[in-house]
Amino acid sequence: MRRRNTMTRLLATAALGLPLVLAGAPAVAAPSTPVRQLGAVIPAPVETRPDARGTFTLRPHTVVRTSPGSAAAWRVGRQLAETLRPATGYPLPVLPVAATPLSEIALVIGGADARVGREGYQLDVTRRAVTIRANTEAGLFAGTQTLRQLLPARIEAPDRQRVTWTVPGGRIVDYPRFAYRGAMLDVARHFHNVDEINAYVDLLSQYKINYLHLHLTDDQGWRLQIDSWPRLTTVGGGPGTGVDGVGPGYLTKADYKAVVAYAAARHITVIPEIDMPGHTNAAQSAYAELNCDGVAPPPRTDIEVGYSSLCISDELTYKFVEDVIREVAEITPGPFLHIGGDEAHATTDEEYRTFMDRVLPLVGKYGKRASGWHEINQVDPPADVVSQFWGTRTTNADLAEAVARGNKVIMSPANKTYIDMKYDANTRLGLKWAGYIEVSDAYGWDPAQRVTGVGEDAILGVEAPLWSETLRSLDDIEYMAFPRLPAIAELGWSPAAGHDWESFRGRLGQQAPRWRQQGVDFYPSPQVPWV
Ligand code: IFG
Repeated sequence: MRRRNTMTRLLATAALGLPLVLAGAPAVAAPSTPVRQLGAVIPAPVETRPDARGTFTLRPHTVVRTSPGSAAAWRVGRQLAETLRPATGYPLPVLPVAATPLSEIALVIGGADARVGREGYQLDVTRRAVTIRANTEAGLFAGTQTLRQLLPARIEAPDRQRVTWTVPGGRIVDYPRFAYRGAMLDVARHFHNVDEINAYVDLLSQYKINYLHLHLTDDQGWRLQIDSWPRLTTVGGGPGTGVDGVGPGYLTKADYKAVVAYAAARHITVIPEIDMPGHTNAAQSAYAELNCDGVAPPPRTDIEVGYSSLCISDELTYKFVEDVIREVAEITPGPFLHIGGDEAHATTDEEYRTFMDRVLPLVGKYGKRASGWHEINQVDPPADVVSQFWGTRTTNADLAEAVARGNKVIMSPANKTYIDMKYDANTRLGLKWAGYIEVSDAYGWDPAQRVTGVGEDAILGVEAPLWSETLRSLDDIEYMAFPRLPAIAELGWSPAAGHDWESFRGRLGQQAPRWRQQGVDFYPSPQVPWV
């Protein structure tokens, strides 16, 4: 009977010429998923000009076209096709040809807006084609990461999805604010293996991170094979090492090279850190002769810091350091070698200066540029030495003086970027010495305004260190890194002028379906409107 009544009402309404609104039907059909905006990307692009008429739809016959003769475009094209095939089930052939009459995703070297420089790209979306233009392979790769985020979230599914694969129309011109956008993973306190590191690299590359700093050695573990000092890993990386003694393991040189190659294919450069002269108990427990008293201290599995120091007065120390730097430099294609230098509380200031004055030149001798934690500034290092600021305060005299002398800085203020800090008092994992860090804390600062005397020109970029005292798995890495790592990634890439928490938290909420598809065990912060 209800149907007839409805029909009667319809006819009566029509007779009155009133607009027909079916009772119970919403006035406007709510979109099944939020309409993806051209700018709904992290890191926020520099410039987006939406064009609703230009919506592109990926089709079964769509091709990936790359600049003929460009191996760079070809490599990025292959990677993109491999990324898009599982969820679409489309063949997506990669064709290095000048043009196709078909629906295409074109990857083109050259012809981009002049502002894109070496790492940026121009992305144009029309009904017939998506075109990414850049000057370099890294730029094209960055553009494909943006394209990934413009496709429906189920593009990240490992198996075929029944989805209309639309991309919102318009133009994006995009390029980074800082050249250095890093993430550090501590594999010394808890050893994380090649698969875990590479899984983290996969996620980092989606947010245009381009440096991976590996903290390879510390008091609780030595995690990189050194041929000339084998006990560093057989003992220092052996059974019972790591915090709570549950972190045995180390990277062989082959493992390290595999990580370097995997990261490089995603345009991430590895920076190895050999921490010295402090944080050296693992090495000194493996070699008694590295201790001033000739006695090897017991291995340490607690999380105390500042009690160890290499023997500054002993010549053997410098042979050890040179052997290690040489072997690490040989397997590191990237320009940087990080020598730590933090918390050398068991080393006098005079010894510290003696040590650094002898060791810093060794980094250059083996073709690398030295970086170190900001304590390194107390020895007035040469201007090419990069210091990584990890302080919690907004002033640091040594740092400001170093900047005045021309030293460059990587900004990692611990109360903003240390993603091993708890989110709040309820967070099972993590430490809290630098305070709790919710997503809004990780996002709500400007690297160029953080420390007096350290302005935009002095800053190479930002880095989010993840220390592993309390981590035991990839899930733990993901829980602490997401959603805070994307905040640091945006601070490193996007213009300061566009920095806006309301915009960011909205875009961050739309990342959740992507993380679920990828099995990322993220922290569902109450600060974010998760989709
Ligand atoms: N500080 C120590 C790290 C680590 C960290 C944990 C630096 C440079 C506290 N040094 O951060 O080894 O223990 O949050």
